[in-house]
Amino acid sequence: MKRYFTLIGIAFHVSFYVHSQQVDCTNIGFETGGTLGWVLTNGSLNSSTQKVNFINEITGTVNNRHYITQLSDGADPKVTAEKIPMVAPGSTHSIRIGNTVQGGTFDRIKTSFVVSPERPIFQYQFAVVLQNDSRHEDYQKAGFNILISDSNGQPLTCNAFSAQLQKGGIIEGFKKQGDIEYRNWSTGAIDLRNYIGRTINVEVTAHGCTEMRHYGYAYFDAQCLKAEIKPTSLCPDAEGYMTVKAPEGFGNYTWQDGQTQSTVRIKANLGDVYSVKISPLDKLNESCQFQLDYQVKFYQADTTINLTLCEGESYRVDNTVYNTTGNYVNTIRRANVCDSTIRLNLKIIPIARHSQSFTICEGQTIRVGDSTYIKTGTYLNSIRRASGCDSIITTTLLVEKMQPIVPQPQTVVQGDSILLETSIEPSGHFTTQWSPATGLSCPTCTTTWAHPSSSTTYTILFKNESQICQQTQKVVVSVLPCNVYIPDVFSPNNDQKNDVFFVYGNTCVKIIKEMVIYNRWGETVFKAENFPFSDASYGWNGQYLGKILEGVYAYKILVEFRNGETNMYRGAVALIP
Ligand SMILES: [Ca+2]
Repeated sequence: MKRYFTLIGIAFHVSFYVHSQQVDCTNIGFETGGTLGWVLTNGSLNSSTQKVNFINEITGTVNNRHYITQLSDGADPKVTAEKIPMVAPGSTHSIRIGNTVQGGTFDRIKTSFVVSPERPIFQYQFAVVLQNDSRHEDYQKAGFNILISDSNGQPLTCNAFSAQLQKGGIIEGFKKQGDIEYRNWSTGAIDLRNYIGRTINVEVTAHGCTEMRHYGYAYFDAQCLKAEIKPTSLCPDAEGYMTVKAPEGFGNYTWQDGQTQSTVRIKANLGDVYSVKISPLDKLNESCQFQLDYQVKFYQADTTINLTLCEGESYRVDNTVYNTTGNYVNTIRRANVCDSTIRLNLKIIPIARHSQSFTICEGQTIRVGDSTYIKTGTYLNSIRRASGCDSIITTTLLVEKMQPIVPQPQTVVQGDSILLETSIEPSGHFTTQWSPATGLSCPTCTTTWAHPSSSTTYTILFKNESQICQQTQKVVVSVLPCNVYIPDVFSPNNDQKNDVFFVYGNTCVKIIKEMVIYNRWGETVFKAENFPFSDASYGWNGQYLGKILEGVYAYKILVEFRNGETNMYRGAVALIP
């Protein structure tokens, strides 16, 4: 052995320590990602004595036959009928031991540790993949075993698990996929409470067939557990029950009341002892069971809760509701098992209340938080403050109305005045300002006379009493030029239509100074002076010397305008009886 050690040890050696030992189980499950605390060995096989002989064992590892697995490795690639994770459930690293390619070799890991009173349960997990064949004898086939012994090399009770392929049938607890027999992750454990302070040895071996072709390998993990049943809470619930948990991952649990889960609900009577019998693996005999006890103890808890709430919120301790600032002490007693004192330091942040008033003119809006208001009313808004508590804003909104009514576009004859009337609804106190003010009788009245010399657009600014409502409107006044109209035909036949020849004029005309009409012989047939215009009673009815004669008559008409100017119109009118 020493010979090989010298020869090839340098290339493949991982550890030179034959007696490697775990320090308080720290890396017994490879959780550091390495093999610290374990000795790795390998060797070859023969079956010369009609059993598997492990020969030429050397320290070290070859060809990845001791492989630390990690979660990202996924599942075993050979077994596809179900997933065998390469890391044990609940762990982050495990080890794969053995040759995944061929037989003729074995691989082994060994460690020892001192049983601590804190963690006296040695729990191990393993999954096995073995390749079978139809020709080999049983003692030539692949296998796997775990051995646990004391410091003198004496096997412990329930010390072992071993699996050896055989001809015909499959290993109990294994499944078959083609020529593979495999066992998914299984949990074993050994109760070492009788060995506290003593050294325990663990040895795990995986091997292929003793010939060359058939591989055998296994995944392995381990941990040292507390031998305890843990309550999930220290006080019973309101019904007087509590939930307790035994270590998880074992084959069977049998509680004294018949429950079979690892976690059970029990009645909490002070001093009562609850026991569970735990079987590490389904197939191990009853002597491998171990028992854990839990005694219901008195527990005194003292909890301080510092809490800040908003006004309107509350906090409940047991059956009491608190909603005002203060320091409260509440003691809960449960089934004589638990005395829980809860000190509640409660601060209530009052709601901030804020009021505001606005007056707007109809058509405007007010925004408060996410709300928009357009009508008179009182509104409440809750707005979240930085403290996390609301503030409540009361908004009183008054909406004033002002609807001016102004005249349509107006016309006025040059020299005339026109009355411009506006009104405002609803009625009330308003101011009115016209501009330009020139030619207006009252530029600040709702109604004014206008005497524009030319066409004018008046801008009117309306304001209500509060001046919240302000609005401008426009009125257009077009100034028409001065005009006289003299017909060129009339028909004095007494049909009440166009019976009289007279002068029409608009309001810029003051008077007709003179109208003279002549017949074709130059005789004056009609003459009048200083009479009103646009008035048929001052016109010519077509008669001359008691007769009405058809014909064309010349006229001259002198018109005086309001601005004092005069104009002479000459022309002819046809008389058609
Ligand atoms: Ca592990």
